[in-house]
Amino acid sequence: MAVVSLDEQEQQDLQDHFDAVVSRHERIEPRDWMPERYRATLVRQIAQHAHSEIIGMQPEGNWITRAPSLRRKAVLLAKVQDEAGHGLYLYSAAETLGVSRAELTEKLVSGQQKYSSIFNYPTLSYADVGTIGWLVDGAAICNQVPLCRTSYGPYGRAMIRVCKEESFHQRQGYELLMTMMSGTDEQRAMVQESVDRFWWPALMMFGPPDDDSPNTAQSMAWGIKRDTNDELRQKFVDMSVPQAERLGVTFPDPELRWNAERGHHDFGRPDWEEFAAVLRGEGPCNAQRLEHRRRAHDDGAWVREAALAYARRESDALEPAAGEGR
Ligand code: BYC
Repeated sequence: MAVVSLDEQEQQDLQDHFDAVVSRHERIEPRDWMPERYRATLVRQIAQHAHSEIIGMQPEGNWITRAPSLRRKAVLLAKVQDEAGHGLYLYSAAETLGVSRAELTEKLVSGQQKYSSIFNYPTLSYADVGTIGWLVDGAAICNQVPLCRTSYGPYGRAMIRVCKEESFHQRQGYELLMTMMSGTDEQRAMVQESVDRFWWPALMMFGPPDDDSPNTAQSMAWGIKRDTNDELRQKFVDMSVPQAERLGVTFPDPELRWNAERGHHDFGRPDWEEFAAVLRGEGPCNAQRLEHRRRAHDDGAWVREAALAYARRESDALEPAAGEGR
């Protein structure tokens, strides 16, 4: 491809057009000019998001063989399968920015790219399937609904479909917990214990506090993010408290209370040292999650090779033989 160098005026015109599209809250599309840092930021965020969907299949997948009934097994299978689909929509969105899924997968398995901190925590009881649906998918919805209006077209459109499926995920989790809460004392205790373990890690999913978030200001200016990490965290807390009351569980935060003046709940400080450790790879399941993903990738090598060989054979069959016109 010929490389065309732009003069300063042309460069400025492109930048002005990009800024105008972003400020009108319209979409940037793959063939539009975009600043290199905008592209790199999107690749980072979309890749991390895609990896989270794929790694996120593991904690719940752990319970598929032990689901307590055929109905629960069918629901859980469908949910985990949806997460694979979400990963694929997102890798496709990233591909429109010039990076291949193979490249991104390589960066995941070699530890160069991140995935959400939440999936480095174990699922110790069946109630965790319900809690992940309610709180983890609930936090994901809070974060992802505004991303439907993100400035990059393919990412926003992927989010619309993902959010519809996440709503089903959240409801199945809440319904599962409701059923357990109307069961025995042991089942109720199992739900409370699970909520106690997942509450703080769910709050950390929104990322570091705004003061410590190096990317938020620029991502907001570009319209990639529509709300800050702290705004979304607050929204999630406000949304979850009445749901917990209805369910009959409490959150493990003595500072959690309604603040009439602010019109929001006050809440305690998540353990940001623990968050940093999980991001450094020192969470309870980091090594296990990556090892499992690497093994699955290696085990699938023959499928990728077979699919590529088939695609090559099909395209060779379409090539006209030498000397033969089409
Ligand atoms: N975990 O400047 P910041 C799901 C990183 S899956 C790990 O605030 P940003 C589901 C951040 O990447 C849904 N890393 O960053 C699936 C940055 O890294 P660099 C997952 C985190 O990007 C299966 C650094 O910390 N959702 O629902 O402006 C089953 C500084 O942070 C985390 C998404 O991926 C974290 N929690 O904002 C069930 C949503 N937080 O610069 C459910 C899309 C921050 O060092 N992503 N980091 O490389 C986003 O909205 C944004 O990327 C974030 C962070 C709000 C997460």
